[in-house]
Amino acid sequence: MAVNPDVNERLPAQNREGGLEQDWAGDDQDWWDWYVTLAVNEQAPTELVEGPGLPEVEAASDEQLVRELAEPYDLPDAAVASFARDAFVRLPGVLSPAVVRRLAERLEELLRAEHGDDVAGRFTALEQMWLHDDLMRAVALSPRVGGLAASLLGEPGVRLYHDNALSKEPGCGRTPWHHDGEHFPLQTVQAVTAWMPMSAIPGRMGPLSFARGRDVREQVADLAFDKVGTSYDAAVAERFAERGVAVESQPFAVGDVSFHSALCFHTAGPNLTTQPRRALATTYFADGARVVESPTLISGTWREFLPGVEPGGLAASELNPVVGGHAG
Ligand SMILES: O=C(O)CCC(=O)C(=O)O
Ligand SMILES: [Fe+2]
Repeated sequence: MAVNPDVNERLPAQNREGGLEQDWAGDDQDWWDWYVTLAVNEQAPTELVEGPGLPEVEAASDEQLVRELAEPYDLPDAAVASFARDAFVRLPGVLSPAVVRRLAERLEELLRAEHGDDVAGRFTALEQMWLHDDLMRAVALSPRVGGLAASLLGEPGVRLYHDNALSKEPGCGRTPWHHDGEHFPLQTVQAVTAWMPMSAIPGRMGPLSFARGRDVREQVADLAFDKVGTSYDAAVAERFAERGVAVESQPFAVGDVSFHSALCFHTAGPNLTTQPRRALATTYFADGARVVESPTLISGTWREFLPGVEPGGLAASELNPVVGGHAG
């Protein structure tokens, strides 16, 4: 497994002094390079096992992809109830294997163009792909995905916060425990991320794992965030173990999509396979939400996602279109 670089070197110089209440001084990739250094990785270096490749089907055409992403998903009441109780839900068959294949192929091109080939052991990211790529726009503005976000939150309308591609390269370690409520600078907990794997994700590839329950946050509210070390990640893990908080960590099949609320504590294991663990992660929030008065370091490059919106302002820039009405 790759050795984590020195955490302090990963913090932009402007962010080394002071507390959390300051703007992030780097770009989104700098943010991820820093953020994964905050995870405990105790495991001794392990041999990488063969990872799953792309789904073995013919890729969907662009037209098929756009059509599928426009169709509503038949959301069972039980899934809405479990999201309300657990703060996350996994849904099978949100994307067909052919659509996953088409998206995975495009994502490969986009990642390679941005980050090149020399990425072993890193967590490479892209964001705001929807602004310049038609297929990624079909995902971010998808009535199917946005409609699911609105229905799960029980909101009449949701707005796009941002899209993301998250590529945990072979040998990259864990994602630290966190909840996204501290990442999104929004005065609402009515926000949800659709995490859409671009292949099957077996256990050794680092599937997203979720602490069950919308009140879990209260169990760890007293723990201090650590911007230069792994103590917060370690303390959260220890607290969950002590208090018997259930953690669901299951492989993803092709087409499975999870939705996790801003309240959901989640982590992901290391990628101990030879293939990158890739997902598209798109976040939506309740229409009408405002930006918090004091965004923090952990909010990363939020100004890029809400251009022109100042702290306290309505989170409704031209980059936050309403996506998907309430299908409910
Ligand atoms: O992909 C990961 O490992 C982390 C993703 C995450 O934290 C999120 O999408 O909220
Ligand atoms: Fe997250």
